[in-house]
Amino acid sequence: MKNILESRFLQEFCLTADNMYRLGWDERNGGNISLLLNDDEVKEYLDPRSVKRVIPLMGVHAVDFDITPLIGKCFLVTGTGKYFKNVRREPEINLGVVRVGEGGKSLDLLWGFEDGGRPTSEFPAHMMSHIARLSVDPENRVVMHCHPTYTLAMNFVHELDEKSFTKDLWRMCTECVVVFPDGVAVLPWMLCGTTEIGKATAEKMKESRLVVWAMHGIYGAGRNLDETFGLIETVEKAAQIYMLTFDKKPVNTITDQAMKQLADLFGVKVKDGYLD
Ligand code: 2HA
Ligand code: ZN
Repeated sequence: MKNILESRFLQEFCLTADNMYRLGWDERNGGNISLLLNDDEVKEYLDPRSVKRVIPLMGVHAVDFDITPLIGKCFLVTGTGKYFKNVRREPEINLGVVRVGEGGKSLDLLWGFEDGGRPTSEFPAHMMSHIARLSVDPENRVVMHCHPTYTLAMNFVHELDEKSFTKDLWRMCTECVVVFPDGVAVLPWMLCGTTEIGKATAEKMKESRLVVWAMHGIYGAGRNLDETFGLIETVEKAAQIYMLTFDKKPVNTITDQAMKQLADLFGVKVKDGYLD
């Protein structure tokens, strides 16, 4: 059995958490990431029969969502109450590999959470989003949540209508419309850690890989860590430019016509009804 600490997926995960921390997106215990692992990847590093602990899945009820598509699947996930700052230094405490147990009521811990920890309290919301993304993109593997500074700042000064929010982000850098042509969905302020916000996020995720939680942060989803990180990074860059310019009487903009040309050039499908 190979050493999981040397696996590409764990190293990438630690680097990603480190970068997110350094960019100021994950203060204290803010943020969480889950990465769907493929079975062959797991078997190289972990014995699937060696369950360290069984963790009850609290707050997951069949009436809220059908977890069946994820039964038997393994995730590398950040721990509840853990700090992104510490992930790279002590991955075996701050991260865990969990498999969704038979019946979908518990998780089998295969590795990590060595101090008795458990996955992020947002894990049910992550699972709902994984199911939603997998239904539209079977290659989706990552769900990521964080609190990027300028994206949050923009929530306080911009209306929370998702079309105008998306378009103002698209207008901030030429490549935005190409990076997230599916736009940024926006949820109003809602209580985090609840089934309601999990369901609402997952519903939005069917159409858009990015969902802003107003005055809280953002959820992103993608096929790998780089793609997902890059989506949030691009939104955050655009939000920064917005915050630097919106109250300074800007005199130039990127037109809808220009964005259409970009979409054509890069062959991306822009969200219906967003460009005139
Ligand atoms: O995990 O960011 O929204 C801490 C959070 C919850
Ligand atoms: Zn949060």
